Amino acid sequence: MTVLRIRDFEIHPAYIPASEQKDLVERLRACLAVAPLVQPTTPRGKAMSVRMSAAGDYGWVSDAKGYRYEPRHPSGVDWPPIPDALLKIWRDLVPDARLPECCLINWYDGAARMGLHQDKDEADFSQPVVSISLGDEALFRVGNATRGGKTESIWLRSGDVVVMQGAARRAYHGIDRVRPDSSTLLPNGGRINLTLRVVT
Ligand code: MD6
Ligand code: FE
Repeated sequence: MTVLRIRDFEIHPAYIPASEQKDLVERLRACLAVAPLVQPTTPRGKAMSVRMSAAGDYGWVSDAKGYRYEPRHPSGVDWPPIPDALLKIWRDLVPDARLPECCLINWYDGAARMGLHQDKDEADFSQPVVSISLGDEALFRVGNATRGGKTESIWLRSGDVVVMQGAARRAYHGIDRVRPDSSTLLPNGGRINLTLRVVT
């Protein structure tokens, strides 16, 4: 299989076959029936444009109390287990890593974006983050270990998987925009991004 590299980001185009993407969406629907998507607010009170949920031992939440990992959904229910198909992808791509403790589920509509940020609420940066794209295409921007400097962008398509480890684990990254109606995977359109992480 082809692997693309931008800087230290490892991109596996079309890693997940179309039929498996459909199965995965069904599994995710079952997760979201237990732990529904919520629209998070930043600690400063601004609504984020993505909707979020999670699976695993921890989910990442954001509200007036700040950004953090929590062992339960805001409703009080346990996060559902991480689907086996996702654990398999993790084992295949990062066999030396610890097992993921969180699968963050982010849903982007056509207007959603994610500003440049670092994923830095985890305790151990030696562990990778694996990011899976499903549904509409999205323009992924990658930067540097500190804010500022040159950035590069690449369109991520349904079934693409990005591995962030090494220098990429600390690099700024974000989603500039989603291209509406660029995929038929999700009946109502939009994009799902899954990020598998080791939290502790
Ligand atoms: C992406 N997502 O959507 C990359 N990080 O392709 C992220 O970098 C990300 O969606 C932290 C929280 C949610 C995310
Ligand atoms: Fe991120």
